[in-house]
Amino acid sequence: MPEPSFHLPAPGQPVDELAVAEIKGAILAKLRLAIGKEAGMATRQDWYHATALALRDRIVHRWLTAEKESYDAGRKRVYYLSLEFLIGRLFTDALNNMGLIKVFETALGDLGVGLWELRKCEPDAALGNGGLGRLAACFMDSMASLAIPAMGYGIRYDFGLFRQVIVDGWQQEYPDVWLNFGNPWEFQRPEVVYHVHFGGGVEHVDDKGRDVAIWHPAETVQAVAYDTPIVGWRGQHVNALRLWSARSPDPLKLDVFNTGDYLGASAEESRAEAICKFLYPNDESAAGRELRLRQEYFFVSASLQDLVQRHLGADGQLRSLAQKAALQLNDTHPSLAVAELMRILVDLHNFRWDEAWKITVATLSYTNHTLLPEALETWPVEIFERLLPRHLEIIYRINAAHLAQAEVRCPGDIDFRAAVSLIDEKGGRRVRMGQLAFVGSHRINGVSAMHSELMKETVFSDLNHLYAGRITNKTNGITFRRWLMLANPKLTELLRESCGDAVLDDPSKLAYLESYASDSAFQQKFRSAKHHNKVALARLIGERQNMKVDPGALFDVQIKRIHEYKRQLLNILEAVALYQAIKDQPNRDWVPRVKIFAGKAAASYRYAKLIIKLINDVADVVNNDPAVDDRLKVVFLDDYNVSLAETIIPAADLSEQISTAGMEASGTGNMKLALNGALTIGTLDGANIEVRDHVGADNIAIFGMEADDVMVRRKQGLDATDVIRSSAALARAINAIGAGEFSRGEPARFESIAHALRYLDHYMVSADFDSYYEAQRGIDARWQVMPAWTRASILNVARMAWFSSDRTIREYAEDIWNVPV
Ligand code: 26W
Repeated sequence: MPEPSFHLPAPGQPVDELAVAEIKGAILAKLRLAIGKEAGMATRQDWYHATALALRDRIVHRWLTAEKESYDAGRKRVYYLSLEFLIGRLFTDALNNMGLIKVFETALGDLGVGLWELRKCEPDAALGNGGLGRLAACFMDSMASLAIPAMGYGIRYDFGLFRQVIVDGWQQEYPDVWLNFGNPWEFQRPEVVYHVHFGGGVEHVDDKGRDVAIWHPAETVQAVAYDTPIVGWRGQHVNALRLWSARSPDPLKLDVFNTGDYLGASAEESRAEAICKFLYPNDESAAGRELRLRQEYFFVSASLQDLVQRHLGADGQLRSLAQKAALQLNDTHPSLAVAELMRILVDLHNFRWDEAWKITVATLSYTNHTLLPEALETWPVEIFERLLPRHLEIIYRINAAHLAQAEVRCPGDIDFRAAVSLIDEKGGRRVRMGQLAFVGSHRINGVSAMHSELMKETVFSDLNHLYAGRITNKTNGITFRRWLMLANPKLTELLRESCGDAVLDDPSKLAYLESYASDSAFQQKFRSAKHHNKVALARLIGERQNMKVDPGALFDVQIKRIHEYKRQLLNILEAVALYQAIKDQPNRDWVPRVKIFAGKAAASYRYAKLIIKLINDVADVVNNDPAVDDRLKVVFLDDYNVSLAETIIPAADLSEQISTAGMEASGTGNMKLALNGALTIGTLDGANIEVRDHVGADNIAIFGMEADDVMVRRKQGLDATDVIRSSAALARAINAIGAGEFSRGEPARFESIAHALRYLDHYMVSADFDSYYEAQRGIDARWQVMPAWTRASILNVARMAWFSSDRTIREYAEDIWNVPV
């Protein structure tokens, strides 16, 4: 097959006719030979599959070459272990990175098929909850783009994150059946199968004075590999995302089968398959369920067996593992890797304990993504003992050495030892996965400057004392390929014109925009790109919600998981106060606003689901009140996912990043929105602080308490009656919600919310209200001076280069993984 051309034609430049003809032939061949259909009888789904397969062929050539090169050179590999990869769609992403969008668009056009229509046939791969999973997907793109030999390891869930349906304002959850039509990107690897064991007991035998542990497991599950190629920018390098699927080694028990009990015969199969059935939909709170621990060990064990086998194949021994492999643990979900690698080295490869420990620590590193206490994973010792008896022994032995070190550091300090112990002895003994990951890693990182500092001061302060210098910061980033080039082609076109094509490869070139920021002709073009995107979003809102919004209004966007600390409640409370103010003074020159919300609540998180209902109830009243006259609209878009984000983000004017200070580890939506020209209204939390430092304090609206203020106020108590007494607007908004003004059929519906706002203001919604309301009116005032607003918006784009995930990955490569870039 001839090499496809990889250049990206500049806008308006003709495409390569030969390449188009070749792609047309390839798509038609796939339609016949892989799908088994003629063009005349093909459905759109068939066309999508045929096209995806034709594209995949071209990626595979690059993939095999890249693999061979990195093996031949004996290069060090990065393994990114993550229970979540929130990828979204791959079709246009892969086309874009291959530089083939125009060629495929033309080829399909000649065949009478629209590429952007086909795109919609691909379901989102939603194998993640939110920020952590999406970060893993951005990192996969950046590692491939920087040509770092890397592999992502995770689970191939049959069902991804649930589909959200809003019925009468309430969230309902439905299964996400993303594999129904098959998945053209993945390669099943039936030959790559490992056995993963559970349960049973441990026998200790004495081998010439040396204690040898033999684990006799009670249960075995098979892990089968599925590989998805991830192609980097300009198609130069391709890495694999290897996801494991579970099955039973003994799918039909013959003795049972022969008794005629067919269901009973396949019971073991169901138990095995349960492991990869679904993604745990809890974001920020540990489920504590046995199945979750089984998932964690399943993917850790399969991944470690796989990489150890690869290393042995190349190096013949494991002593050099840390020189050839870097394993990044994405949060504590893969923490078992610490114990499992020790087991492999000591039990299976006869390493001395101390040497094994050195190798383990030098190989592993761990990223923490949250300080919320409810999200820090711990497992009852009892479940551990039942499921992973040998690992528990290993953890105890690691703990013994670790506590001995603690004793040397702080002799006689029992509290210090209890604080750093891998076992929590308070209220039932539990294994602490964060402590385990920390002790077993040479580097531990937070995901924004502030978060990394807070890690040192709070959850890991004692461990930081014991292992000084291990904690480091790696501020998150986002891939500009998906979040700028693909999501916002209009702005990208303008950037290519103004900053030159090099901006596609080097985001630092965005800085050229600075000199255009006040140029009124440029501002005009910039606004027209934004307007184009707002028209597209208005159309989508019309189609999905049957609602008309004016693209000329200020689009105010809060899109993220629904969580109390993210404070969607503060936003809707401000909408209520604004609604009341508009009704009081209907003749003032109010800035027309559309408040757009989207996000899922964990199925079991009742309060978050009530907040969704409140948003929808407020929307119902506000949107249908003729007195408001379109100056305020509230929209809740259902089923938020990566693809929906790609439509909302380019259309946003205002980005809501309003978490309680100290609680959002980083945020990455904040980066996507600013990169697309939205101004941020936000607290000094997570990476908002670094966004402010880059875009400049004049080009962002910061409000509210800072992290230390929050800590101080919480100590004083959570009662907010004092602030409510001094804020008439706040009191009135809370009263309206509490009295049922937005829930006339059920006046008590939101009493619990009003009560929390008054007396249990843990998330400082009431405490921050006045400051937020004032900042919002400041935003209104700025919007009324459009040239100044546009200038600030342009400067946001110009100054976001640092937030590219390529920069983040370069930092990991240099400071943590020790791989060249
Ligand atoms: C065990 C249950 C569970 C599941 C997921 C606990 C915690 C999580 C994640 C840590 C939640 C998460 O996605 N955290 C987010 O990570 C992003 C990427 O670093 C950050 O930008 C967000 O601030 C952080 O909330």
